[in-house]
Amino acid sequence: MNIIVTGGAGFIGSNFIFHMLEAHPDYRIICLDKLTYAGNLSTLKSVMDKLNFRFVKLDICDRSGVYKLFEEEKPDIIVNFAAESHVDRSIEDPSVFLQTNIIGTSVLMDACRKYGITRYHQVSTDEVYGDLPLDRPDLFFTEETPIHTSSPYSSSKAGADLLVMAYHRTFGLPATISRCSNNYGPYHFPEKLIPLMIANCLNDKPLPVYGEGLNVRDWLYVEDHCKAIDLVIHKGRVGEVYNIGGHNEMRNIDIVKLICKELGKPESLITHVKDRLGHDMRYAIDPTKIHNELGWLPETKFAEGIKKTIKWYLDNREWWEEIISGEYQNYYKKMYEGR
Ligand code: NAD
Ligand code: TDX
Repeated sequence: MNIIVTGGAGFIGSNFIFHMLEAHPDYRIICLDKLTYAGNLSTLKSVMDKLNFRFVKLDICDRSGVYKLFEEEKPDIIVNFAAESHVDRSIEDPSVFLQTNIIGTSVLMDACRKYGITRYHQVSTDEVYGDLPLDRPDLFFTEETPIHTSSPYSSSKAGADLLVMAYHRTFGLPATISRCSNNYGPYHFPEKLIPLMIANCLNDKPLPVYGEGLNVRDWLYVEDHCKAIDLVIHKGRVGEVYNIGGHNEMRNIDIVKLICKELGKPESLITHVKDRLGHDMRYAIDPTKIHNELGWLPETKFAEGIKKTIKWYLDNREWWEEIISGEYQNYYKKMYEGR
């Protein structure tokens, strides 16, 4: 089996590659990644020399490059993680989100139609469902919840999802979509809540909580997400959407306090800053369908996962220190200085 994993130098894609090489040592995995600011080749160094692994630096919007790769590799399955993934950046400049997340997805699917594949899998997000009110803890996103987006990021992901369903219906593309809640774990880029707070804590820097920090996210350990996608590409029904989530809702402020406690840092580092525009209040996934159909359940409890994650950031300081010493400094100043 030949599998092209796009965006495999990023957070979830790299964890998925590690999972697949371990779980399916007879598969060939080809990682296609543009290496944007969020892609990091050093993340993949432990698998770079494997005979059944190949890395190709390529933009998913580059049609001729993508077609050439399909001709060379004759992939059976495509798993598309490649995306611009940070909500705050999409508020600063939506254009690259539309280009990569929508146009890039269409290029990949055109290649699938031209060369033939057994499965195209789109890695999507719970953010396409919009948000839920804090005072209705009984409400969850199911696969039937209407798409109702808030940010340019979630709109671009929703646009891609609609295109995937259209390619399935119109052209018979054997496609599946998974919509996952917030992931956390190793190799998470330090612009996102959990790794940013860990890195700032370790550097005794202020911890910038947007607004009051009462927004709720449903956190899932990244390995559990990877296992779910492995199940969907092998056993999921084509044309279907599968929600993936951990039933693990936490308020941002409680996560930040927990990180302070784990690292022995004072809560006085917490600084409330100007809220994100259009900030979604609560995400909560109902994962009943993937549980009933494919037997998937999250295995890592948050209390254990967050300890493992913090340990990883302590043990791998060079990975994130290198990131935050470069271009990230300009990003951080622009986003947080005087906020
Ligand atoms: P990430 O930002 O860490 O990684 C994205 C990767 O895609 C990077 O390696 C980057 O170089 C690559 N990339 C970006 N544009 C590209 C292009 N035009 N061509 C080729 N490669 C390109 O993102 P992530 O957090 O790992 O998210 C992966 C996917 O999962 C995304 O589609 C995201 O929408 C989705 N998702 C993420 C989460 C989460 O909590 N992080 C939750 C649900 C869904
Ligand atoms: O400095 C911060 N302070 C803060 O309070 C940052 C970076 C975030 N936050 C808040 C905003 C959110 O309520 O923390 C929450 C989580 O923020 P992010 O880590 O940016 O994640 P989120 O916006 O929830 O989106 C994530 O989950 C869904 C991923 O980045 C998306 O790619 C995925 O689709």
